[in-house]
Amino acid sequence: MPAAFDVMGIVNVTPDSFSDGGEWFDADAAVRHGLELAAAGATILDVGGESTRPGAAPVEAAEELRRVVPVISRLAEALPDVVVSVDTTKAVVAAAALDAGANYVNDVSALRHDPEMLPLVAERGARCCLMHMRGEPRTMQQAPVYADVVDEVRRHLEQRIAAAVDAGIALERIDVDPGIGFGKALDHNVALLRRLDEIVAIGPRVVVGTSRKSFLGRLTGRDDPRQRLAGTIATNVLALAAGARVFRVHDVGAIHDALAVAAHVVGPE
Ligand code: PMM
Repeated sequence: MPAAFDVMGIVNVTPDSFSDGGEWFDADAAVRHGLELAAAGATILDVGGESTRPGAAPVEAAEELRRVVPVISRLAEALPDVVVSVDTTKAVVAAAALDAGANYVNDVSALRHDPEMLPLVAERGARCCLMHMRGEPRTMQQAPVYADVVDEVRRHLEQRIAAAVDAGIALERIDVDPGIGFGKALDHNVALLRRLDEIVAIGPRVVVGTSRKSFLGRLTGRDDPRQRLAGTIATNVLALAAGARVFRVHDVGAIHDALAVAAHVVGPE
């Protein structure tokens, strides 16, 4: 029995994401892209309307709603077997996305940014991803310093799990994510991947998002994010071996196949 895993395909409905900004900004194009990712092996589709790349400016809720809600409702209707996720830190956006058929809230602030987020996810019984991030996207890459990045991420995620459970979110509906590239320098990202087993040991399912990120460019010399697929595959396969089970990626087909093979070697849970 191979290890079980989910590929979370990225559907960015934004004009400015770091590696595919603007490409799927039109709702029809975003829906088409989501359908292609599902056909290529994505079992979760993560729809986002606000770029979280370093230095990105915030987007108004009304604009974010306009971007994501039509895409989510069409994908949820067309793909009943796929989990549709909304990548947002705003409760009004998450609520509308859940109404439109999403059932997963991927919040890069770990449900901290908006005080309405914890009660909303609890009430709706949605699955959620709690991600570690230092500061906020606008400022997070300003010389991040950690005594021990893995310890700090682990402690933060444990605190956020406790807050989520206190708010009434069932533990089995919580995933955690070390937040690769969010307020981290190259060495921090490498340490988190090297010691990912310590994040897996917390208990919940671990999500990783390394896809096309700039630290892969630093390690390979590839400035163009589209040329970072091999680096993305390496990190995802290593993360699977360390116990991560959800992989947030742009290049679903290639990553799915790499993980399908690696899952046979990694073996059953
Ligand atoms: N990375 C980005 C956006 N959302 N969500 C989770 N859970 N984990 C991540 O690593 C993550 C995320 C930034 O990448 P993008 O601009 O390509 O979407």
